[in-house]
Amino acid sequence: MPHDKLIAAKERWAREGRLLTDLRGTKRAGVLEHDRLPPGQHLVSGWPVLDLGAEPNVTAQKFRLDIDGAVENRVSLTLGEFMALPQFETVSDIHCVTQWSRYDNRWKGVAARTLLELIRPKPEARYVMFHSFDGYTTNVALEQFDQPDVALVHEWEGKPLTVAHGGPVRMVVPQLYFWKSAKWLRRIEFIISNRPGFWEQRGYHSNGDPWREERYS
Ligand SMILES: Nc1nc2c(c(=O)[nH]1)N[C@H]1C(S)=C(S)[C@@H](COP(=O)(O)O)O[C@H]1N2
Ligand SMILES: [Mo]
Repeated sequence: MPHDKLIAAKERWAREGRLLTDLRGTKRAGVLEHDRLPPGQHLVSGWPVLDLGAEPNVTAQKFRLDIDGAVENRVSLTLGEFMALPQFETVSDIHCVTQWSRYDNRWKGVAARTLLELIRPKPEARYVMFHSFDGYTTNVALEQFDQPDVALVHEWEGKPLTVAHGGPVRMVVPQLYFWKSAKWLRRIEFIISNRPGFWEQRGYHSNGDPWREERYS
């Protein structure tokens, strides 16, 4: 099955430290480019699709977003209830660990900070785990989730997010590699001690900051 091969290849890259850039050898394409393009990345204009290969068809009927774990106010939202939350627009860059970056993506959705006000994490909550309808998981530190540009989005460039890109609702965590931005979002679990998600169990970095080239653990 091709996706088993893809997963095996990506696990091998993590073991071999592939795609790591020698910072001293990085080609400098001018100050601006250097400031905006993280090390080892190249710019693309299209938007590649990357996932485990089983794209779930999450109808409005099937959609449910649970937010639970170490929170004061756990919620379970229908798509209508999610859409009724205060809306937020933001523009951000995508940096994928497979080395492509895409600038200026315009997103619409609910800001992570709006959600945090609603559910109020308990003081002991330190990480969140995203769970998706395809069984995918990925972990991020609460301070990474609690950033002004992090959002649960349902529109890209003024159009509903396509199924291939994670519709109806996906995460966007712009300051981390894109594998942290879970598609087909199903549940956000607030946790006290860190746990690895799907790629983090397969050699990928727990934090995943593209500016520090945190590709592999
Ligand atoms: N639910 C889910 N989310 C996921 C993935 C996945 O397989 N399932 N793949 C991740 C990876 S590795 C990347 S690079 C991005 C790709 O998002 P895109 O297909 O919209 O470019 O989604 C991330 N989120
Ligand atoms: Mo990825």
